[in-house]
Amino acid sequence: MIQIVQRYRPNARGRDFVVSDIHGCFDKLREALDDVEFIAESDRLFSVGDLIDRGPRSTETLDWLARPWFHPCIGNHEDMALKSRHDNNVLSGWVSMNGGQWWLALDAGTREKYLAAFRQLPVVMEIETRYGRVGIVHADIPEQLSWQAFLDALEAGDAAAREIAVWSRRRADGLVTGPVEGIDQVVCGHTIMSDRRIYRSANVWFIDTGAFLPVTEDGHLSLLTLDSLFDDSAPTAASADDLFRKW
Ligand SMILES: [Mn+2]
Repeated sequence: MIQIVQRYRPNARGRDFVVSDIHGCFDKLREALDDVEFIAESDRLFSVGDLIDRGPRSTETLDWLARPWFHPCIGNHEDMALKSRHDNNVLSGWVSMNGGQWWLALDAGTREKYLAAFRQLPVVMEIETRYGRVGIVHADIPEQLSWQAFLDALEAGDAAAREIAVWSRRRADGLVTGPVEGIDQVVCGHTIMSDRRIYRSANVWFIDTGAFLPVTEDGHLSLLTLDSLFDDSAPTAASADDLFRKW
């Protein structure tokens, strides 16, 4: 049974991290986890999705998905992979414009393993922490919905709500402001911030800092603890990324 909304109890044993859009940059992720001395037995790593495409090592994704401490939600790139199976227009657009070339080198059996793994990814995760509840979703939250109404819509199979969750940039682009009611903090990826800084809009954090972009464009991976979202010294968009490590 596929869980559209995946809920996690507090981590009583270790730390909880969330990582920005990886896009095949698993070398950077390994370096980041080494630097924070990640403990696989007790820590958890959540991801905002977009594990594949654009970067150098998309073919490591299946190995990462098998790790019991790694918890991603679906990104629009994994969504493209799923939709490409029955839609050649999606397939050609994905491969030609969105970094999906690596897919063509896979044999049919490996592709099926990827699609089976991507089908298991939740659209939304909700994690309890000692300071409050954190929601994670790839792209956006419909502007008129509370957190609970959003989750209810997704679980009822509302395709429009799912499309916004995985694809929309309205909130990241500043077209929607104000908090998402009914959740303490929300973390999104998907939209690379123009100045490569983590951006906070009310209680919604946008953490895609362009891991696959060259250093000349200041592309980097960001890794945050969920606890840091509740740090009172963090709240301004101007200073937030200074608190978090970059790779
Ligand atoms: Mn994306």
